[in-house]
Amino acid sequence: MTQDEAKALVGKRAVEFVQDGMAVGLGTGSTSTLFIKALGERVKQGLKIRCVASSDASHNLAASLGMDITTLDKLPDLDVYIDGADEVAPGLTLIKGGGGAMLREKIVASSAKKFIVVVDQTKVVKTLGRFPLPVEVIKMALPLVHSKLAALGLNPSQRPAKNGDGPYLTDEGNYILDCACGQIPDPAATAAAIRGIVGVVEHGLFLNMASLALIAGDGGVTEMYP
Ligand code: ABF
Repeated sequence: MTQDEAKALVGKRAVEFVQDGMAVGLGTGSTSTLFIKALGERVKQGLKIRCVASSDASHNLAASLGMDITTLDKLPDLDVYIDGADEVAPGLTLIKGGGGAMLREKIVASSAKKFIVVVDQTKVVKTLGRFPLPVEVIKMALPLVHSKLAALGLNPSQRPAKNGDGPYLTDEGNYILDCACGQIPDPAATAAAIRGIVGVVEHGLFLNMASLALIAGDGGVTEMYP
């Protein structure tokens, strides 16, 4: 099975966790896109749900599929949030934010009773840190935060725009520093250290948030719990 086939499979499986009448948080990224498209098919067949998305891209996709999509201020209590991840480790500790949307993703995940992660098996690791850890930063604080992250040994570098023209800007208009820090043996301690730096808006460590991961691979879809 290719990685794209695995993403499509897990996106379809996640739809089974959505029931009539639910308020649903829609994630961001290529796996979430496949989930949203599969969910859109169910909506066309009569599934009645209301949705909120964690990025402008996912919001616009859902709207284009004719889904009932609103914003979190109008629909603040979600039954379930379904989103991808860049890494999943035991305990369902996650790195997210490779797509640059982790601030809104963390807010929408925090608004949901249940957060289901959808990944292919290449995302599963024993210890987080192979994937660079993203940190979202207020523009004026960039040099300050960069030097403090470097002092913590986290090896930050500023994310460039996707087209290479200038720096990457998040949906909220902030910069991202990607930390190629290697293995993160104590994610809670790393999260606390980053959180303590003034000018940091959010980071990509999602701890104690996910309740289930659906993982697609050659053997089909398996479930992982915290
Ligand atoms: C979002 O999309 C992000 O948190 C994560 O960075 C990314 C995963 O991307 P993909 O599904 O495209 O591999 O879930």
